[in-house]
Amino acid sequence: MASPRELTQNPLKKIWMPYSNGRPALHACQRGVCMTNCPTLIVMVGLPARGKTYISKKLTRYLNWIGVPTREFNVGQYRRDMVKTYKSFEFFLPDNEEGLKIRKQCALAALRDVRRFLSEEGGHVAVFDATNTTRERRGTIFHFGEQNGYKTFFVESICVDPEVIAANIVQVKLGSPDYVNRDSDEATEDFMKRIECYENSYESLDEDLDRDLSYIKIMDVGQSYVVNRVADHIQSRIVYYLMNIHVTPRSIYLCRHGESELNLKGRIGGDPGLSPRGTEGLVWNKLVHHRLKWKSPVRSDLNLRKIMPAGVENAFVGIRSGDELEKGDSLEVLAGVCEEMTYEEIQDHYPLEFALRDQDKYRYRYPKGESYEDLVQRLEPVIMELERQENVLVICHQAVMRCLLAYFLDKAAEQLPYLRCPLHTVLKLTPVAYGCKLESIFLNVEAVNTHRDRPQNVDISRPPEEALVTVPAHQ
Ligand code: BKE
Ligand code: F6P
Repeated sequence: MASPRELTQNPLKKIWMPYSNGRPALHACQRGVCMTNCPTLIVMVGLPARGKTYISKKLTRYLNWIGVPTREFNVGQYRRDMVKTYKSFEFFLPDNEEGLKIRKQCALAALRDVRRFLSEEGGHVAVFDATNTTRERRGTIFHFGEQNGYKTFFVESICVDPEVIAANIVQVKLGSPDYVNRDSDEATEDFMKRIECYENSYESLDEDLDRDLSYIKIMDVGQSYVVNRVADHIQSRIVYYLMNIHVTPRSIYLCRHGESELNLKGRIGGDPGLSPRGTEGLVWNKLVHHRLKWKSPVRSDLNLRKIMPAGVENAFVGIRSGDELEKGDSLEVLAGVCEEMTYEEIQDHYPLEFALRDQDKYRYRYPKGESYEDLVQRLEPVIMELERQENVLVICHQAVMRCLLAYFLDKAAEQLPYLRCPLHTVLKLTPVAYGCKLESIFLNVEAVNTHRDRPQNVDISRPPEEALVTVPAHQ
């Protein structure tokens, strides 16, 4: 038996960890960004139609993508579950005893679920999405956080532009379950009255009265900010993220490079040239021979301009181009000792590795290479830049495209490495309501399939033929 001081390498992630009772000890903090053991409670603050739910959902999606287990708790949803049919704004009047009682119950039910998530289910961040417009209510929630050992961070959205508020009502409120089958003028009027119910008692976060609290106040959809007492790493990441997002309508276009010589041979990685089909008719060859560094915007590049969808201002190219790029700039998952092999050769030379990858494709790290989990960390600055952009095209490799797509479509780590990103196909993402609309545009030039599904049998003792079930011909 190994001595307690000895280390053993985790075969999946290739990290060295101490033995404990003859078995590898579990790492205290294995996932993503965890620099503290203390969970975070984010509390939204603001009048109705100030984008609180938008911010909650978007922030939750981002934090989950970077590996921080996060969930949002929308008190409005608890209310809709409790009171099946919404009648009118009168429910929200400050002197409606029945309404107040129900709303309080809903807030408490949501906090109970917050506690279960953060204290029992391994959650790191909970986003408490309600108006929380009085100092008294915020005090109650802060106290709840303190009692449970959470750090509380307030996010307030203040917005006075009537056009922004009207747009919010049209985009999200009229489609809400509260207003199904209602005339839209009538619904808008009701919603404006609902906002009024909160206006008299609204107390904004105050630089003096709330000086001890951790918060960000966002003014007019990000025109300006007040940031107070950022208490740790995760709070600073949240502030950074919130300072980079915008709401200007736009589309993000993702596509892979043209079909390559190695794609034809079923070999992974490498730095190949294009196949005839990869070059055919398209301007793809120009893209690959363009030796552009990842993240360099090519606004003024004429060759690229020709293939950019109408209205796209900017393109980013992330194609591996030999020694020119540092490891950190290579824009595909690094397959380490498996670079330029076919899946058959990997099964042949490293059957154990191949099975481990099938067992947990997201966390599996190639020997001397990377995992999808690593790649997501490397792509975080790319996502941040894409958040800042308007209409933008990204040309990249398969694994990178899967990571970026998973962010926009809120896909879990388990599904991410299996997302379908065929060659010669542009995926167009357009933010709508609280998510993204996806359109797939085939560029009309056939290409090989590089997608490999997860086999039924992922056991390390499986026979080779069960590891190499043939890929479907159609992508
Ligand atoms: C598509 N939104 O549905 C949306 N609305 O300050 C719903 N006032 C809500 C929004 C955008 C789209 C987002 C913000 C905001 C808003 C009204 C607002 C917002 C606020 C602060 C930072 C970033 C966005
Ligand atoms: O086959 C093309 C490719 O981009 C390889 O370079 C890369 O290793 C692979 O796809 C990633 O896909 P998967 O994770 O499914 O092996």
